[in-house]
Amino acid sequence: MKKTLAALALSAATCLPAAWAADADQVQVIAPYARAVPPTAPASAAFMTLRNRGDHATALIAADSDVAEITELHTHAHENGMMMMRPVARIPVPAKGETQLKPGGYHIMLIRLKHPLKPGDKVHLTLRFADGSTKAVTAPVRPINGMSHMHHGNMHHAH
Ligand SMILES: [Cu+2]
Repeated sequence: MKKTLAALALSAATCLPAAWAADADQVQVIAPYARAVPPTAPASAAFMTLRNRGDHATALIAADSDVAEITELHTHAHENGMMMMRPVARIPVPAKGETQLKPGGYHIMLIRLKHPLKPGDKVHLTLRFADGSTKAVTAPVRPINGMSHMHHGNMHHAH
């Protein structure tokens, strides 16, 4: 019993310097996935829910992936009556709250794919948060039908 207590005290002591928790440790990544695309597609996107368990707000400020030459943070916004994608510098995640990255909203854009993304593939992402801490995420590739419909609609409107 005494030994157990001593061990507990020791592990608590070694944890002390981490009393200030990194954003990457406070943010839980829920159900990440990447969109399957045909071999001719130059780009795809990854989605997930970012849940912040901490009591200070943070933001996703950058992402990297092993499947694309360029990885950007994007959102969708109405511009001149059209739904357009545009890059954002950060995707905010409120304290004790969550932000959804989903088709039609915030997403991680995977540009200039090195190979096609087929269902069953895995995309390895590195997320960087406001304090500079990083988190590695593995996102399985899934087909998404709704998003391609929306993009078709965009194209018709754009021409
Ligand atoms: Cu995009």
